[in-house]
Amino acid sequence: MKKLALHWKIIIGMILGIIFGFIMNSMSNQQFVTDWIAPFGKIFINLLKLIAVPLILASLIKGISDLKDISKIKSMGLRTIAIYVGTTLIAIVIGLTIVNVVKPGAGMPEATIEKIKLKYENDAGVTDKLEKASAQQNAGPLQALVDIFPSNIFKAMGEAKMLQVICFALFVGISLLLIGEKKAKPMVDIFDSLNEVIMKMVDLIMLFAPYAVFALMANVIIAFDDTEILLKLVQYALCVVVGLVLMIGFYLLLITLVTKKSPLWFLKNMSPAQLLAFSTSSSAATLPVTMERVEEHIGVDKEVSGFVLPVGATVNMDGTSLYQGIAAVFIMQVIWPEGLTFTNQVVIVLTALLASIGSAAVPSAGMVMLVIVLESVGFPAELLPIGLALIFAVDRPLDMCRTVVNVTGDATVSMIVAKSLGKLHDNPKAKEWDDNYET
Ligand code: DAS
Repeated sequence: MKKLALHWKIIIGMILGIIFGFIMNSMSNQQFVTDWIAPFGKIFINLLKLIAVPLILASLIKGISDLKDISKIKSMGLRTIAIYVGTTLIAIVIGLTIVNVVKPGAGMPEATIEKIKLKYENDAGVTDKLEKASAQQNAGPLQALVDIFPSNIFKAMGEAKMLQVICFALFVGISLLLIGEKKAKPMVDIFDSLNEVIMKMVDLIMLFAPYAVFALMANVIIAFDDTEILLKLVQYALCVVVGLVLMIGFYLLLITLVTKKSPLWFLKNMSPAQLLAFSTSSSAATLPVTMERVEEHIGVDKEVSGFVLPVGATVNMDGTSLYQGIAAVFIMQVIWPEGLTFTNQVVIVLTALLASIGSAAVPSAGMVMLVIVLESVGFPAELLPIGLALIFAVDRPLDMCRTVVNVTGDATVSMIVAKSLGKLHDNPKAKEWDDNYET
């Protein structure tokens, strides 16, 4: 076990966790997992989230101050946002194409709809998402812009408001650039060593990844209690999964064409971050590992990864936008087919793009923003609870899958931006990094 590479240890932890979860289910002993196993998964996610915010601060401030030239920020920022928007639009179009060709929602038996409605319409998981969505809806049209600017950085950090932390870090980084290297050096050195310290903390946290993933997967499995409904939603779930796989294929094509790197080499080096994204369903929790893999193994310079990845984890969610396109049309196929006009589907493309930018990088955030997408095409409010109930039963495993695509998309864009700026290095440090993990 000691000599196994990290990603194999995580995969073994996942498989054992899934098996253990099914065994506990068969013994109707889910409570044991909830009380004695699941907490170790929560501790692991807490530790990753604990370092995510200081890591964003340190890497962004260090990355910006290393740029030495303000104009580079503009060019890196514009490239990053442009590629993010482009990949997200492609993801949505892939999703809409699949769901319109396969039509997983057409002809669902009334009895099934009734069964799902009875079971999930008033489930806390559904009503909670409706409440969160309406809170977002009641805000003004520019509220999202206002929310980017913090009034108190400590509050923003405490509440893990990623965009506000990024805004503050950009502000500090640019100001450090403007006061000149000599005056900025003491502060830059502090953030430089803070960055190194946090990267070492990632190494230490990752030593527990295989065990934590065991707990996370066992906890996911015990939540599956209605296989009959799950089977009725398989066609819809497969549409999402096929779309997500196609999106991964698109990233690998981009990497091959733009960076001339081997796609398999990319997947092997990113697999620990992808496996954690799958296990945690949280881009934010995975961010520290995504950054370490991209910098230490893929060879993206900190100047690029320190900006592109934190921004990506917050605003670039290609997997989520692809899922929102499919889920919105699936729900309409089942309970509001008259709304399926071409115009509405174009509106879905635009609002799914905005919704994925507005989605938080936390579990099930995509489902909250799905309400915004549905409301944008005039979906009847009284049908929303049934609509969410229809997809609720399979949302967790699909969330795990779309989070993998979100993280992979961020890593891909960071490589492309680095390549375009001449900041994609052949990376000698990977060996040293693996040795660290073996200790
Ligand atoms: N779980 C979200 C993430 O962290 C994605 C989603 O909910 O769609 O990326």
